[in-house]
Amino acid sequence: MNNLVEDFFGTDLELSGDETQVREMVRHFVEDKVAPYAGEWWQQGVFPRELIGELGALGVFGPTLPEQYGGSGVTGIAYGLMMQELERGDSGLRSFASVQSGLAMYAIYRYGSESQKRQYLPKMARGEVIGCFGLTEPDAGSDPGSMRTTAKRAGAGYRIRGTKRWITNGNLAHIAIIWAKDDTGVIRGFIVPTDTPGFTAREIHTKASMRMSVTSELYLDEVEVGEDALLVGSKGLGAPLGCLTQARFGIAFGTVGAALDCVQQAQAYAKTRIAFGRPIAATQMVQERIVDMMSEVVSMQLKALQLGRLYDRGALRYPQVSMAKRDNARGALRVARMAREVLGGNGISTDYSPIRHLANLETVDTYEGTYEVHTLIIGRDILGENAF
Ligand code: TGC
Ligand code: FAD
Repeated sequence: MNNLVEDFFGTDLELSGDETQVREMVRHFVEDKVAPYAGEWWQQGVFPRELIGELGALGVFGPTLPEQYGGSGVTGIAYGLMMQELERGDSGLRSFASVQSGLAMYAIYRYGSESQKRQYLPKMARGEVIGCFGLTEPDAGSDPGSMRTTAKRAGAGYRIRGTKRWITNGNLAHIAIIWAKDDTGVIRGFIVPTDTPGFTAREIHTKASMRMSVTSELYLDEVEVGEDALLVGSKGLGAPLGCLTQARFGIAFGTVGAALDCVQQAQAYAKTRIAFGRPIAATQMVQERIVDMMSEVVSMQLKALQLGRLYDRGALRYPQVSMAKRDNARGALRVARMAREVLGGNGISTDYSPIRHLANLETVDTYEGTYEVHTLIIGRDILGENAF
């Protein structure tokens, strides 16, 4: 691997030995078990379920959580670097981990009771129990506060009714974190086992992006759950949004991995592809493209690193996460497009990774808050005016 491409600005010097070690461990796993097969899995639209246990053993699920809940208490930067290496393989792989860790496990850790944490988190850390996170609905995406799903009091528990759409891991999950409005209209979170009567998941097969990831529509038809399904600490829209902050943090790092893979592919290709009697790397315009890609990657790396430092100091504000998610998703898209151009005709084939990253990053740019939504979150923070 070319270290100049990997670390042009020397950000490795800022990492601890543990952080570097964690990154290398996940990188080697992805190089061996994911990268050689990712194009084929993506074409076929299959997620490699057989890797879930190994991913659990690597410690990528809930790594920042305390050991008693199956985590390894690593730093936020280490968590981010894990996401970077997973997304170097494929955004769908990072998505799987983001949803398991930042959305489903975090929701239970942050808002659940002690017995819910003990029941679910260690098994989820090992990948024995898979979770999904149902916030978005067919008619409520950017504006989740307008959701229609309800959880009405029924005896000693609740009866949940509604539809959730675009739910990552929906058809893989054993439990779904479902966000619904209670009798007073307040948004609450529920842990719903996916084998509960009335719960159905239908996989969405028409995606031209994130093809390696399982995405589903969830139907909850009078699903009855007990009081013990309620995430007691979740009250209001701030609860699911708090989970999104964790996953958006992972995306800020993950996109760096996808971009790095694109630069490396473009660099290797440019040095061996001959046109007009010399490698295309020796032409001024290809050099300009590679330099533009590298410059974009460095900006992304620096933003992610500083985000990680703020996280580890407990000083992170969510508009900062919005800026890093927004800018790094767009930055990675620009890099993937340039890489695909350097590869010429081969650039549109999934024999090479850039077109797959490019297609995946269209989703990354949209989910966890679109570019426009994050622009308005940052604008509101800076200007003190709500423009939604
Ligand atoms: P708003 O008034 O802004 O917020 C309501 C309450 O929530 C607080 N809050 C947050 N808290 C923590 N983290 C955040 N990121 C937060 N954002 C807001 C806020 O302070 C307020 O608290 P309080 O105490 O004053 O009530 O509510 P709004 O209705 O105006 O919301 C607007 C908006 C746009 C910020 C929000 O709804 C939003 O972020 N929309 C985008 C929705 C989204 O990102 N959905 C993602 C679904 S999950 C997904 O895509 C998974 S993809 C799989 C993968 O990650 O790989
Ligand atoms: P809309 O909200 O309908 O937005 C459409 C367009 O209008 C966008 O360009 C948007 O930016 C723009 N827009 C909306 N409001 C404004 C405004 N006020 N000002 C300016 N522009 C505006 N959700 C989950 O809950 N869990 C998951 O696991 C999950 N996984 C996903 C996986 C995939 C593959 C995809 C594609 C989506 C996933 N999502 C998930 C849903 C995702 O978070 C939403 O798609 C996203 O938040 C956007 O919502 P929407 O699709 O309804 O778009």
